[in-house]
Amino acid sequence: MFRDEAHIEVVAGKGGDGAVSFRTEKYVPQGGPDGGDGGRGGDIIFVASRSQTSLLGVARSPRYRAQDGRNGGTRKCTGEGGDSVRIELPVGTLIFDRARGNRLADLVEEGQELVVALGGRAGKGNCHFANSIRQEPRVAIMGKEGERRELRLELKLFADVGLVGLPNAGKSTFLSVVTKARPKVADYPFTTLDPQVGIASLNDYQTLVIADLPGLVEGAAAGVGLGHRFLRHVERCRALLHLVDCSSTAILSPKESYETIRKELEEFSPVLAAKPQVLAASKVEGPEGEEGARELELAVGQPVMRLSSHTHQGIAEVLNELQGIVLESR
Ligand SMILES: Nc1nc2c(ncn2[C@@H]2O[C@H](COP(=O)(O)OP(=O)(O)OP(=O)(O)O)[C@@H](O)[C@H]2O)c(=O)[nH]1
Ligand SMILES: [Mg+2]
Repeated sequence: MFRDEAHIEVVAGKGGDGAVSFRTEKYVPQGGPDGGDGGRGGDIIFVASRSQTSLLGVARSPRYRAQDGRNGGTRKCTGEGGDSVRIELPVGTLIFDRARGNRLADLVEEGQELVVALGGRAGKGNCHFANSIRQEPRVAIMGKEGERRELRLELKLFADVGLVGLPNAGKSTFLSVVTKARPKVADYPFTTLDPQVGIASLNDYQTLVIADLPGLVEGAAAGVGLGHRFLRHVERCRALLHLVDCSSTAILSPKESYETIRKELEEFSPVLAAKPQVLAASKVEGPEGEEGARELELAVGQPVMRLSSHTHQGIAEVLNELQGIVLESR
């Protein structure tokens, strides 16, 4: 299951009240005020994490409350602060205020944190209010309520590379070969219904975050198939890998297949169409595949890369090419 939208309510903790109390000691009949301050209420904090890939979790439990601060005590004891609640969200989550409709933040980087609801300020104990006139103050300040917010979360995947192509082009198979992700693969169109993200390790310290998306069909930009809902995820990828099935079992000819996808990308948004992309002939194994790849080259008027996720031929070259583009755009 995948969710790219969720409505949630967050309530930060209330600040603890300040205490009213007076020192009581033997032989000191009139002890001064010693009521301590309360503790601050806990915050609600969003944390962007690559380990989260969907808003399903928060959509299922949409209410969060942080702990209240404790009240102040006698002998100037300060109440303990309330525990904050940290909520992990996928990188690429946009946060909107539901009431005002404005965007509050965009979680774009791993580890990025945002305090979305601030814990209430702590109240002050009566120990602060003594003066020469008022030596026995019976006043203390109450803690403030924590912030409460109704939010709308929207996920737009923030991957380095978005996989595009017709249904059955071999996108999920490619993802499963280059990353640890295990998307469903099958020989029928629309196997992938939900975007999936995988991380390809290129060498010791470099990685590429790759998003596998449902196949696009003619009319996707206008809402046909599953495409439209998912094209917005491609919008924020740095580069596209466009796979064209060049085997003899392909649904369309390489030329038609290529043109269909280009048209949909252009119709959806010029920004998308202008993204740097790598075009690769997929399922190129025997002479048939090679023939298909040549047909594709002829259609686009330039050389195209070839790959097979079954024999792994051409995979490293394609990843290299993608890495070059992504590094340039960072
Ligand atoms: N011969 C060959 N078959 C492949 C290759 N890659 C994928 N396939 C097959 O092509 C079919 C479709 O593969 P998927 O990876 O599910 O294709 P997809 O593009 O993710 O399809 P959708 O999710 O429906 O858009 C499966 O039967 C795969 O086994 C390849 O490199 N060579
Ligand atoms: Mg798939």
